[in-house]
Amino acid sequence: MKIKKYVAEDMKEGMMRVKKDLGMEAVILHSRPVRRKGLLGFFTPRQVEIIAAVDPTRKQPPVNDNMLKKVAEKDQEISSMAEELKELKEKITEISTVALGSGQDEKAGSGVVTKKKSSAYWRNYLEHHDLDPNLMEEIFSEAEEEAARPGRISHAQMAEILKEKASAKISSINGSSNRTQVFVGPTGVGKTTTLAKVAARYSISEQEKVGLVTIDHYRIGAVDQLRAYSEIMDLPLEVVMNPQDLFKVMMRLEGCDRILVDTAGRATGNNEQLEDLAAYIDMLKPADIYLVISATTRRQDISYITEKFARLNYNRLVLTKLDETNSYGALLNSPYYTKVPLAYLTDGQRVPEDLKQAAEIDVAGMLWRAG
Ligand SMILES: Nc1nc2c(ncn2[C@@H]2O[C@H](COP(=O)(O)OP(=O)(O)OP(=O)(O)O)[C@@H](O)[C@H]2O)c(=O)[nH]1
Ligand SMILES: [Mg+2]
Repeated sequence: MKIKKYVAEDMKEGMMRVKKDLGMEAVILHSRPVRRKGLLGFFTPRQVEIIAAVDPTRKQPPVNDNMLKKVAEKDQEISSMAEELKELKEKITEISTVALGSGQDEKAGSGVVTKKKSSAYWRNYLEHHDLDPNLMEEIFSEAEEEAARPGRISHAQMAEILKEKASAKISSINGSSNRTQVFVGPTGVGKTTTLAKVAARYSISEQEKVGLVTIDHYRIGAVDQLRAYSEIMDLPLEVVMNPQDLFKVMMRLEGCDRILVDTAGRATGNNEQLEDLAAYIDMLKPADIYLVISATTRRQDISYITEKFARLNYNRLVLTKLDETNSYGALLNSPYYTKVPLAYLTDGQRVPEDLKQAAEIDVAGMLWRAG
């Protein structure tokens, strides 16, 4: 057996050379793409290396150029069919992975899931959701590790990674919650509305005795807003004017299983206001402190807010107004910045309907469907 190696620009050219050199009976033992030698090889297209063999004892018909051309075309056809078959196999594997997996991926049903996309596509996709760049790098390094081909990540793989990231960040509320729960955050994000929704959940769904407290006497109408909810739900409401009053107020609500405390929205950059609020919160401990942020907040502002409000030692997050955006990076960014779990999400103004426990929500699915 005579065996020879060829390096050609492409398969077609390589086949021509093999047949011309070894004759029509030559067989291809192996072929693979290779880089050119030297530094230039990284910047120029790959070549193809072919190992061919022929039995020199066999009599071969004479070779002419026309025959060579036909053979090369046939070989080209066969190799592109092989490539197509390989892609088809990958698609079938992906479809069955998704079908056996979550089963809730809408894009799986539409068939889009079968396509592999470049890293650039996914970067664009996650940037649309305003995902933190470091978090994005974490996601990418995991995706690249799992990708069958470098730089090509399937929808199924990306969905799985987002799902893992989301569940690692969100489902970590363990154990029972505190009797006293305080809602803090920037102005107008939905603290009072969320508190009313949570109050309804405790008092109606869980049949607990709920008491309401507001230490927001700064904004005109703030007390009336909470009073309206307290009257509808028939819950006691106490208004606190200074930290010293808190002790007496808590005594009056002694019979309650749950005490929910509303606070005035604080301008994030105003340290004096935050210190003022901290004086109340220190007296309310032990308590769960919910930092309420609107999902429409830009990534940089979420980072700023979570840092400034850290003074209040919040241990839960609430994301509101999910109905007002279609970029959901805040869902992953906020727990990522704070290492604090997401407790609730709200997606509308209706009390009590538009409140979801974060653990009940398919966060990865939300990022997914909106992309
Ligand atoms: N679309 C939408 N609107 C909401 C949601 N949550 C609250 N809102 C609205 O946002 C506005 C402000 O809500 P509030 O609950 O008063 O906000 P706040 O944080 O208590 O405001 P301040 O006490 O002034 O700081 C109201 O019009 C609410 O109806 C939500 O999930 N989606
Ligand atoms: Mg309010």
